[in-house]
Amino acid sequence: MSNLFKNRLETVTTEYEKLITQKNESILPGNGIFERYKNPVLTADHTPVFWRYDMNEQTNPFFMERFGINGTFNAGAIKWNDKYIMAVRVEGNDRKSFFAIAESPNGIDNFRFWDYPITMPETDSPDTNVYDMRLTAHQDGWIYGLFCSERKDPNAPAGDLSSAVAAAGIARTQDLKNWERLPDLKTKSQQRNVVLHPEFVDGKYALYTRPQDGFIDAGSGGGIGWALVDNMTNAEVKEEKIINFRHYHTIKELKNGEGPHPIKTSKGWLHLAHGVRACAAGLRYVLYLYMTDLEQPDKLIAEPAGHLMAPMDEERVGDVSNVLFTNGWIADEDGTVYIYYASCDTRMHVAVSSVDRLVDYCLNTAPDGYRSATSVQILNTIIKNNLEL
Ligand code: M1P
Repeated sequence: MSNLFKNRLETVTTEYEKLITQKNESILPGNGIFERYKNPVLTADHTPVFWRYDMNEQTNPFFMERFGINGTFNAGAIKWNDKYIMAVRVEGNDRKSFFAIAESPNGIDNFRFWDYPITMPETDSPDTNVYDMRLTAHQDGWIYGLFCSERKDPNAPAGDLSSAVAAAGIARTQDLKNWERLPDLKTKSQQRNVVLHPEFVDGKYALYTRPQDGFIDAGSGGGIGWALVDNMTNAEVKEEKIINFRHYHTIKELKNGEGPHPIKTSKGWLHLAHGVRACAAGLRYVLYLYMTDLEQPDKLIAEPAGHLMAPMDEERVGDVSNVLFTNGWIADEDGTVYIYYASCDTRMHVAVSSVDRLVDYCLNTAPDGYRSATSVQILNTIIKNNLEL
């Protein structure tokens, strides 16, 4: 073995193990609602050395990367066999995304990818790109993965190499390794951020949708939608209604989208979503919470004003700046909630809270009054109450 090959192999492998086994620490005191953690939980460098390098000296004498990874982000999440699991959107240097499972023993560090990525079967109309999987362990016994399937717009004029069409891809599994691909969701409009509710509602499968006029613009799609479908093996949205609306001059003026499936609590369904607004720096993606009725998951019962989390510090830097996005969280048996969120379409982070804290935040934080004057009224009440204590 040449010195060059040996040294590079040793250094790269040692650095990788150091990174994977690094202990994570919460950043205190935080805001009381959740705690952020110091280190990202997954980056491109967390992908196995044997994915990125050909480790055979005969065919890779310089020990150079043969398959570059650009980012690891927008992961679905589930607690499974006592492990904290993420179904990660891994993006290669070639801009194609695919899914891979990473697992951790504690949910906050030591995430390690399984040896192979998911080999997702294709439909008769092959996807160009797949991303942003939401995992739902459904009452019917299957684990479903719903994700965006993107294809070139067949009606794009000649020379237009950007126009695309987004649809909801659907697959299911029992072991997170072998996946059965089902037909894409049939809907009137393009769709991204489609999420399966974990329980049957009126004997049907319930979906959170995000109708959109085009690939990027939500346009006349008013917000996060709700639809009941008869089955998942040939799922078709016949009727869709908006349950969480976009509003002028809010954090979700331009777009919003359901994150992971909601968590069932004694006070209602707890939802995590992303909201998007436009500004001179481009689109700004933040995370927010809302709650719906326990018996009627399509009925809004609470929504604090503004964002729960917005990009800060290094979270602001990456491929697509000013973006926080989430499609995975885990509510543990003891009520701890692990919020897995991505920054700038580049890396994954974790923030930790609890069901009680997030429900308290939803039910006791003032809703948006939609005007500066209403915000001042709310603030004056808080100040007055405090000063009179
Ligand atoms: O680049 C930010 C995000 O843009 C899209 O989000 P939305 O569906 O709201 O338009 C998605 O492509 C998402 O993957 C990405 O993180």
